[in-house]
Amino acid sequence: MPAPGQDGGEEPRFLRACRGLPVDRVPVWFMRQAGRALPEYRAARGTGSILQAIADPALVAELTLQPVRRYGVDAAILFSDIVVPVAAVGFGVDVEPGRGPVVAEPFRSARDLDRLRPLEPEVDTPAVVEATRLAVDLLRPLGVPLIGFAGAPFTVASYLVEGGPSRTYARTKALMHGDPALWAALTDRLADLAVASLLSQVAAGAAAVQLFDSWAGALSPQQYERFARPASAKVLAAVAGAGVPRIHFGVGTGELLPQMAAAGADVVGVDWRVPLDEARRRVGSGRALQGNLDPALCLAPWPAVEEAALDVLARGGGTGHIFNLGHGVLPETDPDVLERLVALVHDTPAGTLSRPPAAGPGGGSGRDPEAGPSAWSAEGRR
Ligand code: 1CP
Repeated sequence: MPAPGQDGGEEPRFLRACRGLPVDRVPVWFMRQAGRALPEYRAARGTGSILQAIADPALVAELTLQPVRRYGVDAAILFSDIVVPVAAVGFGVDVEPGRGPVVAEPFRSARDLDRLRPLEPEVDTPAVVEATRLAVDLLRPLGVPLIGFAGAPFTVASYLVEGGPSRTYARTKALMHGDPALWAALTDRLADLAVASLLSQVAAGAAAVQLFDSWAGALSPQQYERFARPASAKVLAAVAGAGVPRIHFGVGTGELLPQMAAAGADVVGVDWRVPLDEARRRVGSGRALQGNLDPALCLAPWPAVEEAALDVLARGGGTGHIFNLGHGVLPETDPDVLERLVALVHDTPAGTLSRPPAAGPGGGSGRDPEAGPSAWSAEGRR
């Protein structure tokens, strides 16, 4: 197997793809690749809240490295959670195993803004900073970059307002429409927390950052524009000067892709609902795409996984594409399937994918000579 993340000894292919530069192979990693599906994760992790595990830098570095060793992916993602900064400033968040973030006293009024003081990473989250440094040191000889991350203000706010995972985001939407000024103040504070956290991860060696707006797909384009984009754009602008690629991801965001692109990231994440060639049109040229195999397909027989993955690669067009699932790895996924997927992506020369198929059902293979040129900018294709 070629050294993961390496592109002929140059800059790792994951970072090249983020910038739309030619690569030998399309880079691949998986959201939620650490943990859940891996037996070695369950063995190392122990019980208790993930917030307790995150307090142990050696354990976090080990959990971050596990999927790199197991799957040969082109990037690692720090083992942490999107609620870590709000928990660290004392908002009162825990993460219930099997459920997710829970808040005993949800955000209700302007008084609750005082529970969101600024984050000082070296003081409030020293273990995260230390774990980042450790993981980066261990990844360096492997040539694998580390992705740092934060939750986008809308998605983090939804937990603080709802008090836990939600299906309808009813309280969140009631607050944003009912008291737009308070909503703006809340998301602005959450933006500052995300910026401080991301910059500390980059300072500790993270080579890229991802802003997870996982639940933005619950919003209409009008709601997104007014209530989510401003704070996310603030985060993305504030980390622009850090010199690392910025990935912006959400689920069910097909109708929001142009706006998520306009929020300012270098790479836009796409879930499985929109084919990548169509997503490319919506996002526009000059930004890379990340995605977008349906995570549920990893539970299907291998020939179905392979067919779908090759279609994703073909529609991605080989340049400015980072192969991933459309959302996180499902816990019941067989790790061997992910290992085969990485091998499949790495066995497919990116140059054979440079002509994506026409959009629409049955759009043909990536090698279709009649198909038009990739929507990726000419600059990226030289
Ligand atoms: O490989 C990795 O990605 C692991 C690191 C990681 C990341 C990037 C974890 C560990 N959490 C996250 C981000 C995260 N956390 C997101 C964005 C990504 C996504 O959409 O999946 C979100 C929405 C959360 C919130 C969260 N934390 C949930 C979802 C709840 C819901 O609303 O449905 C859950 C279940 C958690 C707990 C959590 N975070 C991470 C792990 C391994 C776990 C499970 C831990 C446990 O139960 O002990």
